[in-house]
Amino acid sequence: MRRAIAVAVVVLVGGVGVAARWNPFGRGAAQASTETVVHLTAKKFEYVPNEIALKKGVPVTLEITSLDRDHGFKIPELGIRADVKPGETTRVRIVPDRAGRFEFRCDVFCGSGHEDMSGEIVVE
Ligand SMILES: [Cu+2]
Repeated sequence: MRRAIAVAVVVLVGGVGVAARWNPFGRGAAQASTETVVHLTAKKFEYVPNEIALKKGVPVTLEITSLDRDHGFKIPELGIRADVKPGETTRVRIVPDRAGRFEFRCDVFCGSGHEDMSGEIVVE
């Protein structure tokens, strides 16, 4: 029984994922979803915006695009990491489970200012 429930959850989550990606009406339909989307751009050597305010318990999807080259996106304290490549949109879903300030940073070496390429997620 427990296994059946686990499978059902996987199917449900997978189904939602497919539905979110399958979008015959373009951008507008995607934004009709109730979940908040925060757009983030990465370029040498900054993220814009470099501070993102979130509310505890409210899920958001970050849509990250690179304006120049390969970058990374890592939030060590939340166990999140992703690649950010030019011409692609990287989606990172966050459900903040505690208040605080969480640093995110680039973890793909991108040049002389790479060490300073960071920002903060502020959860209230
Ligand atoms: Cu970098």
